[in-house]
Amino acid sequence: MELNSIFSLFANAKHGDRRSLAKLLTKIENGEEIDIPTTKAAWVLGVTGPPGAGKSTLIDRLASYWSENRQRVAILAVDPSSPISGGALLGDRARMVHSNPAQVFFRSISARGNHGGIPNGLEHMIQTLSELGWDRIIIETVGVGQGEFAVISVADRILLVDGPDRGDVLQAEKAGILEIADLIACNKSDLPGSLAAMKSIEDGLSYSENPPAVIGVSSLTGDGIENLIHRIETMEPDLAKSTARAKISLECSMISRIRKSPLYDDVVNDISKNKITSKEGAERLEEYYGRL
Ligand SMILES: Nc1nc2c(ncn2[C@@H]2O[C@H](COP(=O)(O)OP(=O)(O)OP(=O)(O)O)[C@@H](O)[C@H]2O)c(=O)[nH]1
Ligand SMILES: [Mg+2]
Repeated sequence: MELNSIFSLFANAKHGDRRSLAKLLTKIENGEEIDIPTTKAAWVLGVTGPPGAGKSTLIDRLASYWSENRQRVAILAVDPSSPISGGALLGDRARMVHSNPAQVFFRSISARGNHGGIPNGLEHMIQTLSELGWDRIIIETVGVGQGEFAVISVADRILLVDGPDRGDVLQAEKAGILEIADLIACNKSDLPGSLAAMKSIEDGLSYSENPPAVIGVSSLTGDGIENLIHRIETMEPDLAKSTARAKISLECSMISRIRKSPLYDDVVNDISKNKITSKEGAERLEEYYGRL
């Protein structure tokens, strides 16, 4: 049997071999279809928020709590700018100080070249990790724009992290993140100004129809973390939010598919030269996909 066959990688990964797991995920990321059983629904938490809000520090706290409670935690950090994947973002590794490494797996994934959609194979990776016995899968992504949405819309629980020195929640509102976020962690509650930040976030949510709960935490001191975990674990599925997430992931997948089309550049060119209307351009692409 070939050593690196999908079958043997899967079997070894199931027995805890991290190198096999990493190789398996690389194959998936490179577009290989692997036929894995689907016996259970993955448990996935998406964590997003502006740069430096404390997402990685907070994730370390969550991972540490779950790993102490005999849960195995896989963290997928989606880096929108890095062309390198498979390795680890040094900073993020360095922040994993509380978690028990035996129970935690970390992997960074490049979002480059995915044409604004969901990174290659992300959903497949999640399912594989779940089948291999990773009980908690956390996706970290930076930012509060449309692109980050596409990434975390594959999660069924979404946590937005903000803090006193940031206050980007209004930008998140504009981008529509609040519609899909289940919870907002207002991090760095140990810093002065944190109460004012909570208030400004809550004020920003006052017009929202289905506002997420805002919870003050300090990932540095651990304050409020158990409360946050309790909220994450007891979260009721919210149909409106899961519908909003499904729409985003579908639309992003469509956009990415369109951009990958071999006709894309020609159609854009023809529209820009007024040779065809954008409606005709869309029809041309549709026709192309209809023939596939
Ligand atoms: N005072 C204080 N500092 C914190 C807290 N949480 C994180 N930090 C600090 O904030 C900085 C950024 O933390 P990260 O966890 O790297 O933030 P991030 O959101 O993952 O950052 P990116 O991945 O670069 O977007 C670090 O210096 C942390 O030590 C907190 O609760 N209180
Ligand atoms: Mg980070």
